[in-house]
Amino acid sequence: METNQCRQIDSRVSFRTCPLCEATCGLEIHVHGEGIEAIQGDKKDPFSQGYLCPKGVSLKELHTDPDRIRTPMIRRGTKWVPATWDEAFSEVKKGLRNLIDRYGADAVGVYLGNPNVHNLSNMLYMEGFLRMLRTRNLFSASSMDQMPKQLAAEIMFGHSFNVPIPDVDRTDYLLIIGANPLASNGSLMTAPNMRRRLKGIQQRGGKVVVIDPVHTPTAKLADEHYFIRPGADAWLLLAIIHTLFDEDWVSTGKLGDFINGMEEIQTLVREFQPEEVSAYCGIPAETIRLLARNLGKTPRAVVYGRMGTCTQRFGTVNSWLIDVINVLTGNLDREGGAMFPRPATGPKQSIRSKGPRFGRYHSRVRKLPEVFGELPVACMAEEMEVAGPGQIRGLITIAGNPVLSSPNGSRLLHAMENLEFMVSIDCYLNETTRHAHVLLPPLSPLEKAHYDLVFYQFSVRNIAKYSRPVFDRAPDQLDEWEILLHLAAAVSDKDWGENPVKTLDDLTVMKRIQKETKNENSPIHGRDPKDIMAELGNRRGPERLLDWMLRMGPYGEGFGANSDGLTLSLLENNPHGIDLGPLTPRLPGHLLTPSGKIELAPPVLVKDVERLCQGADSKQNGFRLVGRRDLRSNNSWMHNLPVLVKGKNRCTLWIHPDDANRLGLIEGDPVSVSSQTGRVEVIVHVTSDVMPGVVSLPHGWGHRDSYARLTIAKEHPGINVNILTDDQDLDPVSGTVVLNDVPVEITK
Ligand SMILES: Nc1nc2c(c(=O)[nH]1)N[C@H]1C(S)=C(S)[C@@H](COP(=O)(O)OP(=O)(O)OC[C@H]3O[C@@H](n4cnc5c(=O)[nH]c(N)nc54)[C@H](O)[C@@H]3O)O[C@H]1N2
Ligand SMILES: Nc1nc2c(c(=O)[nH]1)N[C@H]1C(S)=C(S)[C@@H](COP(=O)(O)OP(=O)(O)OC[C@H]3O[C@@H](n4cnc5c(=O)[nH]c(N)nc54)[C@H](O)[C@@H]3O)O[C@H]1N2
Ligand code: SF4
Ligand SMILES: [Mo]
Repeated sequence: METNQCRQIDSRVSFRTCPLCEATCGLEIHVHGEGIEAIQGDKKDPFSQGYLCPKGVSLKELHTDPDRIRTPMIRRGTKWVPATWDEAFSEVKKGLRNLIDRYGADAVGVYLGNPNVHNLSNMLYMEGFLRMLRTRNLFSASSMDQMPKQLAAEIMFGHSFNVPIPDVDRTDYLLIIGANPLASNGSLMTAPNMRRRLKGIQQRGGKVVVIDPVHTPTAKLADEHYFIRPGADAWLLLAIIHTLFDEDWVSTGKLGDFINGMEEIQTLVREFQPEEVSAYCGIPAETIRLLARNLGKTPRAVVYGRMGTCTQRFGTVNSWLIDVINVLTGNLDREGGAMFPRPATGPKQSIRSKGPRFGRYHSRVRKLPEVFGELPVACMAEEMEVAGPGQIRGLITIAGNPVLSSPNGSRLLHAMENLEFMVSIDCYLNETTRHAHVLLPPLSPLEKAHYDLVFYQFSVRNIAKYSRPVFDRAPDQLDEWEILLHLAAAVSDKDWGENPVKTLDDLTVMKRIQKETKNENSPIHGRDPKDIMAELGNRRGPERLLDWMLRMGPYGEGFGANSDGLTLSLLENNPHGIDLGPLTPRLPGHLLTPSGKIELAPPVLVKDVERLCQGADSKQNGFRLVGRRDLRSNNSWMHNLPVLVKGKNRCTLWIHPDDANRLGLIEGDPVSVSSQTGRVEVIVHVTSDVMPGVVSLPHGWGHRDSYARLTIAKEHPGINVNILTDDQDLDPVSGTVVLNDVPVEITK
């Protein structure tokens, strides 16, 4: 009886969005006291409708993982000493100011890892911190990932966030190139439960077609799958476009008047007959023509390309050509085609750009171009190694593990060891952060608020969902926005007073308000910024900024302009989230290029096709290595959770039976894999799921650093595939590294 009463008092259910991948699943978290009883899919979440994957469930183990760092720590030699926040920040200030005062801000490099984009605090406060630091040596995981896609969007449609998203729920023909959403749960296509959505296409009589050098789980579900030679997608895409013109399938529909470069495209593809191109990409000419015809004749069709098309030598060209096909078949901005979401956090108005933001400056050593204010990860190690003005001598890593995630990992590791000062914001003492001098821990995902600022921008439906923290944080813990504002104050040469966090937070909000009240098209034009600030009430930090963005966004309450509109309070009262409906056409208004048109044949990309032709080679020598994702991994950082690593070894080299026979290999044999940059030893898995001549390895493994505090991960170490990837091999347009199509040799 007594225990029962106790349960009633202590048990509760919390709803929140899973912050681990782009799918944004709703979770139902059963809490008993300070403990988690169960994590399930939230059936009332309008978007995910109860779906979740094993990683969502693993948040319980992540929350309670004894290795997860909860206190700031300072390293003395090889010993880590717990510190107070004051001690840690003072050490950080000393370390960073020392470098900035002696060598200037460029002496401090910054590396931002993937979880930043899943983090409300960091998405809202990073920019202010970086503006205060003003280093050119800014790097992120983007240049190992989606940069080509965002650069192509910036050039063609005027903004890096104007990435067309496949309208999977209404399309009747989905051509997936170089993506495996059944393992990754989708990327630049926020859509929980991809299995259900892909089956939905089939149930309405449509088709899913996959182009991939691996017969992936997604390919297995698809109606058709074609192997392609790694790195050869540009050939295929050019031949599809050739066929669209050749067989008269081009029909741009309502967008006809808003396209620049139609003739240039037609001229460009003239020589790329499928019959000529077939040998380069390994797909028969008749299949290429069939793909083009199906795209041309199906009223609602879309091409979607991801990781496999981005992280190769022609990443930007691929990303561009994919959307050229969507435009030429009339599927851009059309239901069931490739569409532009309208996220609740705005902006409300579409403002044209002054031109694509890239190549405005270059890296010091190799002269690689900047993209959107950052430099390619590929040059991070050399910028640390080569002496001279602008050399990186100190590093800040925030939510990143570049030692395992970035190319030529051994070189980076070595360069990092020679840094004068390093600080990391991270929840683990891992292969990267163990080199830091100061480690600053974020809250557990369950202790912080969440809103997917980034992923609703790339979502297949318009959704708004805010999650309150499930647990209160302890009084001695800081949220990451507070850490970032402390760092901002530390690197700044100004005195921000007794309470820098409050001062800088107020300033951040006030600046945004002032900008808006000066904007003639704004619903709050001419109003007193102080009144708007007062209307935002007692909220502080990310919540205040989020409330501001929601109110000013396209569905927003507009500070009185639209009383039924969105506010943060409204979202708080709808803990499962609010469905704002399917995507709706947004063009031509949302074309943000200086011309106000789609730039179909941008000179920089047209020219890059020459590079493709120069390197043309229909014969492939040796093996080509590609990447692989598994449902139970998340890049490098979740291998310390027992529920995700139990079972058989997943870090194996997949090889085709014909290749295995030729090399005298059988299942389970150890082999040595070597590349231009390094060598690893790994166990083979013989499978006809990979194409002959291609081998596949997952990334994020290689937990062999004895100084890392990763008890479980070290029991399942695997090998670091990025020992093999080359920091010199990249897509020169976007600076994105080649992680797929890496030449390797295999020996028994
Ligand atoms: N060979 C090969 N390499 C690849 C890839 C590939 O396919 N093949 N994929 C690439 C891609 S797409 C990406 S995005 C990158 C990822 O590269 P990274 O972002 O460098 O690597 P992650 O493994 O995601 O590391 C995330 C780090 O953030 C920490 N972390 C987790 N949550 C939080 C938090 O809330 N706050 C803070 N401060 N820290 C947190 C984790 O402990 C971990 O240290 O890897 C790239 N590398
Ligand atoms: N479970 C899990 N989910 C994740 C992650 C994770 O690590 N684990 N990481 C997250 C991150 S950071 C990202 S960026 C996304 C990525 O999500 P996806 O883009 O779906 O990435 P992958 O699963 O790596 O799929 C890439 C596919 O491209 C294929 N490929 C390789 N080379 C080529 C090529 O030259 N041409 C073609 N056509 N295909 C090629 C590979 O065989 C692979 O099947 O996943 C996210 N979701
Ligand atoms: S699919 Fe992604 S968002 Fe959904 S539960 Fe798994 S990790 Fe979380
Ligand atoms: Mo990524």
